[in-house]
Amino acid sequence: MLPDLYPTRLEQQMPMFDRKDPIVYDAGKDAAPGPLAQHHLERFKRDGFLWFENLFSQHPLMTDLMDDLVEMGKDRSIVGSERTVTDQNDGSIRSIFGIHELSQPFARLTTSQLIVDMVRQLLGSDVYIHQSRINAKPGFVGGGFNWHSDFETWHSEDGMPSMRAVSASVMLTDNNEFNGPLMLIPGSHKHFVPCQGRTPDNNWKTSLKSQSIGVPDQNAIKMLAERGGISAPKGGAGSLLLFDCNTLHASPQNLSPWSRANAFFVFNSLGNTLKQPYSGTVPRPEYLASRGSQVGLSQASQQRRIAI
Ligand code: 6CS
Ligand code: FE
Repeated sequence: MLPDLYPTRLEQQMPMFDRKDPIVYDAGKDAAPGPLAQHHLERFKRDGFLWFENLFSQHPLMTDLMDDLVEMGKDRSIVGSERTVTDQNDGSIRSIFGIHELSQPFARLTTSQLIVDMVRQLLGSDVYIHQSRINAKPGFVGGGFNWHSDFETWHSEDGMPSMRAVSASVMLTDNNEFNGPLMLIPGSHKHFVPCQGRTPDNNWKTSLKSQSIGVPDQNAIKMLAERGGISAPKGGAGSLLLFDCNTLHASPQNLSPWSRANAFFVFNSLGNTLKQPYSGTVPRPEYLASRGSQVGLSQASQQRRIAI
């Protein structure tokens, strides 16, 4: 087994240390130029995320996405499935995982020419979908998410070796300062913050409702936030956020009357496919961490690519 470059989930608290992987990967001299300009690449290296406000807001697919989300919320086979996480307080839908396998409009987003080309440019390789989900926050009751690094979980519980994955989040509703927008700490992706505490078996059965294991030490969060600040991108439905797998993020509960829903697609490099979970736990279900269909998007879907 490859050495564990990012030991975490130990009994004792370990200090943070510098990232050991590139942030933007070199695709090689023969690689086709991607849609991101040099200033995008520099900003992604600096901040760990890129925000494209209202990029797809006028695209007809946005209506299809929201219509499908409403239909899925009525579909008992989806609402009752284990890939759907409900809120621990009021039972409303908090997340639906593997959304691209349930919905054609969402599947179309995973083969978006623009998004896939952006991500391939950042990761310097072909990519596949590691995970997809909807995170929903109904008005007044939508729950929050503690500070965390997605990579810390995907490394520990899914066996993702290195930091070579990017999440693409398409806002399905307006994200404003009141309805629980995602908050990110610019620059936090440059450090790995080990989390204290062994991973319980089947941790995902509770962590997706409320994460207590894999939450970084508050001193580390405070130090990184004082260094880089906190950014909460705001914009209309159709805005696009690309963020590095290791950028610390969180989101508050939604006390506003306006619901907030975002779709997430996690693109992993074909050079970073999953090994055995580094925390020694049993691999999580396929809809949380894809192990089977690791066929590059640019190979498998070239002909199916859509111009969004
Ligand atoms: O465990 C996971 O894969 C999920 N948990 C969080 C808090 N963010 C990423 C992902 O959806
Ligand atoms: Fe997350």
